[in-house]
Amino acid sequence: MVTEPPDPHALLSLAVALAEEAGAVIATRLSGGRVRVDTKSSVVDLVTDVDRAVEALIVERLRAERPADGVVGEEGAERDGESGVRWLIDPIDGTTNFVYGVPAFAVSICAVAGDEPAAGVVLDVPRGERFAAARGGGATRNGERIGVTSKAELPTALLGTGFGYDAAHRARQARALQRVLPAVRDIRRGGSAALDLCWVACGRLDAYYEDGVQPWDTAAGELIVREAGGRVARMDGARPGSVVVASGPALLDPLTRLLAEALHA
Ligand code: LIP
Repeated sequence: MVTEPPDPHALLSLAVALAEEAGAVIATRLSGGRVRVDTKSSVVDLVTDVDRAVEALIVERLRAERPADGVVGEEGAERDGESGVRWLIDPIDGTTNFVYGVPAFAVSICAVAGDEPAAGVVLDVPRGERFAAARGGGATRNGERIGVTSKAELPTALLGTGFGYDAAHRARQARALQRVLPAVRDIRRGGSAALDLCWVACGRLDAYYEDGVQPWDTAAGELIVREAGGRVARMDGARPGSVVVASGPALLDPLTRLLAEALHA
C-alpha cells in the first residue's frame, strides 16, 4: 500500500505543541526547585529526573498522536515504527546549564521522514525563543523569518563550539581549538548544540562546529540552519563523520579547510 508522504507542516505543528508543553513542565519543575541529578557516561555527563520525565511526556504524546512512528530519545526512549517517520528527541539540550542555572538550554524535537529531516523545533526555555522549520518552508524564530550571515572570511567570523564528556576527547578538542581560535574573530561555548545551531540560523553566530554530538542534539538545529539559508557538513573527527559544521553559505569551505588541519593536530 503506497502511503502519502507526511506533510512537513503538520509534523511541525505537532513538534511545536510538544515542545511548548515540555517547556512548561521544565519551567514548573525549575521554579519548584525539585530536581534530582544523576550522571551517565562520566561524572561530568549529567542527567536529571526532569530530562527523563520530559522525554517520557513527549514519547507518550507521540504514541497517542502518531502511534506508527518511530522514536529515539537521548534518555533511552527507543521505538521502531512502520510509518517511515522517526522522531529524535532531546528533552533538555544543555543539561549542565540547566543544573547550574545557566539560562541556555532547550527542548529539541525533530521529525525525520525517510532519511530526511522534515520538521524541527528548538525551544529555548529561559529566553522563550522558539526556533522552527518545516522542510522547504524556511526557518523562523517566534514566527518571524530568520537567516544566516553572509560572512565569507574566517578572521572576522564568530564561531560556536562545544566539548564532550570524555577527558581524552576533550584534550583532542582543545588541541583543535588551539588551531581554530587564532584564525577567527572569537569563540563562544554556549553549552547547547541545538541552540548553537539556531544561533547560526539567526545570525548570532557566523558558524558552529563540534566533534561528537549526537543526532538528537543536532537534527532539528541542522534543518533550521539549512532552511535559514545555511549549509551543514559532516567531517571525520574522533570517528568518521563525527564532526558537524554549520555556517552561512560562503564560510563553510574556508572553515572546513581550517578544520581539516585542526581536527588532526
Ligand atoms: C550537550 C550538547 C553540547 C555539548 C555538550 C552536551 P546535552 O548536550 O548540546 O553542545 O557540547 O557536551 O553534549 O548532553 O546537554 O543534551
